[in-house]
Amino acid sequence: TRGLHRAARRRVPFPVVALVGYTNAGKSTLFNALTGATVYAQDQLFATLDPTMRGLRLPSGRRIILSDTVGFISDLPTELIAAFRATLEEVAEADIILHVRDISHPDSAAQRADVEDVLEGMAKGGTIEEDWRRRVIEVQNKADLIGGPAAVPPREGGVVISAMTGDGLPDLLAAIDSRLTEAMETVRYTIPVRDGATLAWLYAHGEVTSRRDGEQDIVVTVRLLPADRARFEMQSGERDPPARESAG
Ligand SMILES: Nc1nc2c(ncn2[C@@H]2O[C@H](COP(=O)(O)OP(=O)(O)O)[C@@H](O)[C@H]2O)c(=O)[nH]1
Ligand SMILES: [Mg+2]
Repeated sequence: TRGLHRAARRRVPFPVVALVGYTNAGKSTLFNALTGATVYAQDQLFATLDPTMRGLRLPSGRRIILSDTVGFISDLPTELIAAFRATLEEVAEADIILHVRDISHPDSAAQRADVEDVLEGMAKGGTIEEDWRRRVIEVQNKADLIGGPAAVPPREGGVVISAMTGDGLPDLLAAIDSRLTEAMETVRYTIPVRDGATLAWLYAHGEVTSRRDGEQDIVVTVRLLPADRARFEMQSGERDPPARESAG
């Protein structure tokens, strides 16, 4: 079933944002808080996805898929080991990882270290990239339970929220948006002049930073999200692959 879900997800051309963290950190509460108001249930694309994934729209207008997971680390009874494996797979395929923490928990600091150790272990094992920290946003949850500011501020780019009261959720959405912007890749394509549709697609989905019009071809440099780049190259590959070179 997981394999089918994954195959379905690969056809959905949006960045995937996965929630990880200790059991009870508030992942599912956050998942519901973020997607409850903005879910587009009628969207056919998501009919094939499992219920732990939902689409939502960021303030920029960008669509993402939010993926809830079982506890990343927990007291793992045996039957949970399979579920734990599924979580690792979600993480491996995510564009952004939200590390949800219960900052009211007495072991909060040790829990953070545990989760980061697991991510580092995955990086050493080749399951995720070495620079995984660039993809993680630390989400300090349950701020409503502590009086005053968090004892330890979140890592750079992180946010303090309460999934229960909704405090900080706009900041979190903005943080996801800006992390995705940072993840954009600059690529250069050579597109035949007659292929106006392809050019229009690039303008709609990316930021075209330069363009040179020739007699036969147009050379465009464009900033694209990895998910969009993959979609573009897959789609155009079926017709007439554009010549691509990495630019910067
Ligand atoms: N006070 C408070 N409780 C929260 C908050 N977020 C989640 N919870 C509670 O923490 C418990 C675990 O939440 P859940 O979303 O199931 O955690 P998960 O295991 O990480 O998915 C539930 O009782 C939630 O109601 C929060 O921001 N503030
Ligand atoms: Mg949960």
